[in-house]
Amino acid sequence: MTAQARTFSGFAPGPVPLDVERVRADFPILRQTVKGKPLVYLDNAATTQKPTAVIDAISAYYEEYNSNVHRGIHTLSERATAVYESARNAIQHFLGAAHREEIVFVRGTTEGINLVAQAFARPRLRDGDEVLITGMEHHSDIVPWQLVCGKTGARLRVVPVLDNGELDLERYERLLTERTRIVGVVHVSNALGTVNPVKAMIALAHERGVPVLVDGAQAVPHLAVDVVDLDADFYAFSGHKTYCPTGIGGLYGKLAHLEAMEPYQGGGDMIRRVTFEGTEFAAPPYKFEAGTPHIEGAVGLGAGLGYLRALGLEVVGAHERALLAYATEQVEALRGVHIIGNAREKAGVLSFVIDGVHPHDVGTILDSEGIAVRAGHHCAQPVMDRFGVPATVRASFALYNTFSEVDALVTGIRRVQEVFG
Ligand code: C6P
Repeated sequence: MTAQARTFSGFAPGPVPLDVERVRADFPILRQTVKGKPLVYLDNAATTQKPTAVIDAISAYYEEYNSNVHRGIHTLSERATAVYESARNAIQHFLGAAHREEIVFVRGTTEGINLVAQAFARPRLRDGDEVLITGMEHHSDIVPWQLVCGKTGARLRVVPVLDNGELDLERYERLLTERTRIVGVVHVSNALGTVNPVKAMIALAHERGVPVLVDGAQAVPHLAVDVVDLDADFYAFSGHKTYCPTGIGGLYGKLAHLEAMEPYQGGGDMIRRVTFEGTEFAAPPYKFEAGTPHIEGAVGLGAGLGYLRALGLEVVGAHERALLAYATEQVEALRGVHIIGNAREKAGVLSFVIDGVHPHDVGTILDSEGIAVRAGHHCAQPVMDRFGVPATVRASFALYNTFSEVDALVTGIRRVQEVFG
């Protein structure tokens, strides 16, 4: 059944321009059955499936022009370099960055944040300084800061999360002090789905001269992001959550910051000249890209971002918002099921717990129905502690999910409740 055909209280979906059936045909993996049931893939916040555009681009790279980049003067290497560098342009346009030199290829969000923590923050932090993060960060935006705080004597401060899953913005403002040296904030929470008002948070930090890193891992698949409009100092994302390959992602950094930073790692391809006396580094972004890069990943990333851009993130986002609203209404109506995270602005994620059933058991029973969700702490243990649960069940949506799949999830939850009496 399509969204247009449905009516349900409190939510009028209106016309949904995304042709989901056509889009699903682009994702071969979705055609399979699991445990004898059609696969319902609702673990997209962990990783998204890949369209043929990405799979074919990677195959073509290996079949036609596999070669190292920036090194060869032969035809294959020139072609590989051109496609690799065009993926950088694709990220630049995807994030709205002003300069392609502001885009560093990284393995993913985790590496992007570690790069900023080690190469930007660490040399600037002193005993008594503060790093300000929020209570809904993924471990990737906690542990790197703890590591640099441990080395420098700086202190980690944390913006509390309100009961509805939004940040306490009054506390945020008060926690921004003359000791704050950097803010790290997640754009969309992977555990709660909360969309944080990062533009306003960045403006407040900048009023005090504090730079801001945004963890965009769960935002870029769902929202049109413009780093210039946000005025973010750094913005990190992972390709694999955006229909692109694993092991590749992007870090945006304002050019002035990247120019002022020392390299994170040393090796080939990040230098101008090396002698035993010393090394002159290449300009950004290359000085942060030591060694042979993940070329096939970049090739796939360029293709995947092109695919997403052709669909249009506004269109994709509208479909996903409709799915999330419908799922929220259906799940909320179930007795004994509690949604964790009820922020006014959410994207992509529905986290919940069921009375008397451990989330892992929920995940196992849903899997027996062909439904893939994540059950656990979602690498956000402080969020679980905040809400007093060891874990949640998380259904997370992508552009190829349908309203019928939400119905299958709801039927699956009812089945779990039957099994557990
Ligand atoms: N969250 C999830 O199931 P990497 O592993 O580097 O691609 O992304 C890390 C990361 C950082 N920030 C946020 C908000 C994230 O959601 C993630 C990855 C996955 O929620 C795997 S733990």
